[in-house]
Amino acid sequence: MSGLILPRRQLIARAGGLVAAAGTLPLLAGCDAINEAPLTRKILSMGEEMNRASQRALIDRDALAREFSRADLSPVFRSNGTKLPAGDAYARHAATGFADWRVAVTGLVAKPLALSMADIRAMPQRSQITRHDCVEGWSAIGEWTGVQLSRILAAAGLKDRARYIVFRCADRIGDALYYESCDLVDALHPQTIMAWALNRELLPIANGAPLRLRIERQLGYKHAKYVTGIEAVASLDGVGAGKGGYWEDRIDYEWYAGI
Ligand SMILES: Nc1nc2c(c(=O)[nH]1)N[C@H]1C(S)=C(S)[C@@H](COP(=O)(O)O)O[C@H]1N2
Ligand SMILES: [Mo]
Repeated sequence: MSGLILPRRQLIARAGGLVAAAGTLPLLAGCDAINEAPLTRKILSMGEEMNRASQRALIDRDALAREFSRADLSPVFRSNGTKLPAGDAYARHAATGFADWRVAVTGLVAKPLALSMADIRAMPQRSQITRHDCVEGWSAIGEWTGVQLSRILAAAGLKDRARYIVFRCADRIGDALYYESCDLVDALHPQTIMAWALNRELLPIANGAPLRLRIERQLGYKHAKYVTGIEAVASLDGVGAGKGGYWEDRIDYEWYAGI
């Protein structure tokens, strides 16, 4: 059996075993031996690192995600997670067509920006028909229109120390506003866009109005909706609990959710 088709847990256990074979740590008995013991957790996280590194080596991260034709569009593009951000502020924005919505571009940039939707629509636009894959087991094909994130970052002028882009959202889930992040490979990828239209209509509220991220080489939870902020940082340490995303910090979703 090829290592590539092993379930992730087993792959990690194996990677842990390889580390152990190198002589520093006791061998794991097998994937059934995984538990919450600190040493096991340490081996797991080392395995996780190796898994991530090997994924990166295997995947050409600049490659384009497949684009489809209009005949392939899903009849309904469903929504997931937040479908309507709570609170008066968002309701007022929605009632006024998001005329006063601003996207703050901050952090390690030469020129911080506060972009209106009109500013964003005045930039060169890109449309792409892509498939969205949610970890919960559904997919949908939609046509997205918006501005490439690379153009926004170029307008703000990324500083040399910038390594990651953090996306801040308007919706609260439980204890925190939703947030996500990516590295510069994905941030500057041509299909990574800040989208304001779905299927040639203004983005529905359920799908993230007025602006959401499309990061086509990654799974659904990376595609931040209701974006209020784009922040360039040198490290993810100071973002949430440090794993780079709302779900990464709360459940075991991977930060690099490549597809
Ligand atoms: N702000 C915000 N972004 C979010 C979510 C969310 O709950 N809040 N859910 C994520 C998940 S899990 C998925 S699958 C997609 C769903 O996008 P859709 O509602 O347009 O289908 O948005 C992602 N981005
Ligand atoms: Mo999802």
